Amino acid sequence: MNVTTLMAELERRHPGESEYLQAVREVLESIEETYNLHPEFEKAKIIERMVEPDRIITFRVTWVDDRGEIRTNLDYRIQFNSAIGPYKGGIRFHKAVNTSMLKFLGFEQTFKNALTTLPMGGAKGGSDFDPVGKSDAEIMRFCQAFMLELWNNIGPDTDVPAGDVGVGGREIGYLYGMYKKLAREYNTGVLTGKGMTWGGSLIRPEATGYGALYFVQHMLDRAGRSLKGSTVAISGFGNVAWGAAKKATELGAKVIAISGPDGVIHNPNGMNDEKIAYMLTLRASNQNIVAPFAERFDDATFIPGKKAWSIKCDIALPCAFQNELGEEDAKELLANGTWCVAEVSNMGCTPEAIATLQGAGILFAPGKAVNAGGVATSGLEMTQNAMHISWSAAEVDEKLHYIMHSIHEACVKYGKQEDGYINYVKGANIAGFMKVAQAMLEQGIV
Ligand code: 2IT
Repeated sequence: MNVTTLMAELERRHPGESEYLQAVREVLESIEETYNLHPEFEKAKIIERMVEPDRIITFRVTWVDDRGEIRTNLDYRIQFNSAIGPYKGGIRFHKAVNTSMLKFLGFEQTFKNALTTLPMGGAKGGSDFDPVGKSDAEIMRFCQAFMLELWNNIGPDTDVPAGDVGVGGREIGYLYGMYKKLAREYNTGVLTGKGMTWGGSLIRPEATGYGALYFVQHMLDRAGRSLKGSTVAISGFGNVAWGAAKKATELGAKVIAISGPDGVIHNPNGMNDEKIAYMLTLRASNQNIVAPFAERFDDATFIPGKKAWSIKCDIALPCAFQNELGEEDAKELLANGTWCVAEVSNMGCTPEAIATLQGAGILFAPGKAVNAGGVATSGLEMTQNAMHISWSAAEVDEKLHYIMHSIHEACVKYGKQEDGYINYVKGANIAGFMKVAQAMLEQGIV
């Protein structure tokens, strides 16, 4: 494989799909050396096949808003790779959703799911529906109209969607209600992130954030550091940020910042139960602003227009959106003494930011390893659904611990450089790639 040639071809075929091209380039660059040691991969054109989704389902969703106006959205399900299991991955509702964004996410998901140790292929879906400012009734009507189109393409052994940005427990409930009505079957395992009374798994709501903190714990242990007494800056305030803030606080760290598109909350005294619970209230308001946090809690200050990375911290956890931490942010973090950055959002850092952080020799780990606890626990939800039982929170949490530990081990195994530095990006990409490639090789040319 030659990265330059492959990328030139992809840019020609998919002009302007910047997020997708960025995600593919990162993986190609880190696996090139290993790939070229395996002539059987080259012969079977594994990488040429792996970078393209198996199929993209595109559909129009039309619905009626509260004022009686007719609205139309553009919607997709991208079934990326099913070498190691049924398609699996979240659904994103965000005004900027397009094929580039969902292809990057589906590509990343394929590697991430391979890292979890569970049998899940990669997929992603979504809509350019913007939940900001929508009423609960509008969200329900949109979810129902979305499922009316999608239902025939998914199933517990075919493709299992879940939540992502803009899609949480509420939306999964509305989606499932309509699915069940159309399919005339109680296929519990067709979606994950379900409610606890109808097939959901304990710990799934917390799992992305919890898993991320378990991964960070392993990174820190290896580096002789500890979360206890460390300061943590978190971007976002949604489901992922909430789980991360909760576990970081429980493990003795001080969460001194959360943020939104409107600015950052400086929270010098850290979180408590009330503050953490309030993050959920903010998300459920559909306003997508974090400022009310500072009105509610006297010891917190709102700084408009600033990112979480402007607050001095030991550990930075991007938990919001792709490319939310750029080169200038990386420099600002380094100047403030940050010694660990772990992406909890998918592709949270730009390639320039990653190069800056790794160049400075600080701990850095990519989203596909750090945030894999979310989809891993979705996999555990599928297992429970298939067995028609539910495990205790302790049982799920123990399995999540085991999975995050094994992902960390895989990153160290494939990412350890001669100078001892762990390149977690390389480690995660090679470990994920090897598993999918092996499966594709054994399944022939399809
Ligand atoms: O990015 C992700 O891993 C998710 N949004 C979770 C996907 C899932 O199927 O649980």
